[in-house]
Amino acid sequence: MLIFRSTRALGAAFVALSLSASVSSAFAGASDYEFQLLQPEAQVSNDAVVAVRLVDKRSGKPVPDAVVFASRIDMAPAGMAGMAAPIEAMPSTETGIYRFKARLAMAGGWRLSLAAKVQGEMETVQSQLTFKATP
Ligand SMILES: [Cu+2]
Repeated sequence: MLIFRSTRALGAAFVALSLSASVSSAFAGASDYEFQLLQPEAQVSNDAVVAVRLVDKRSGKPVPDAVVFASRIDMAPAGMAGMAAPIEAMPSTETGIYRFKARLAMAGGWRLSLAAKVQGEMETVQSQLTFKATP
């Protein structure tokens, strides 16, 4: 199974990591968590399913029972940041895996913006993942 991570998300995570490191390294923070796409591509569809895994980077383990919001999905990677699509959360079928149904009407690059509240974690985990929709 391929896992695609956006360089943008890694960059943001790195910035967040440097910021939190200067404050305190004793407490867990949002930068200890990472979203990973299960598939680097999705099919163009009115009800495409996009699945992500939320991982605790310290243990490498999936994080269950987080409240994950897909704040936006749009075609920014294809130069169409204004082209957003409807997206809704679906029930999780596996520990640490969060799934969304989206209307991916066009082939090309898509960007998924996520926010998560993790049990026992004060900070909101935020991430942007990019993937490709194929016809
Ligand atoms: Cu488009």
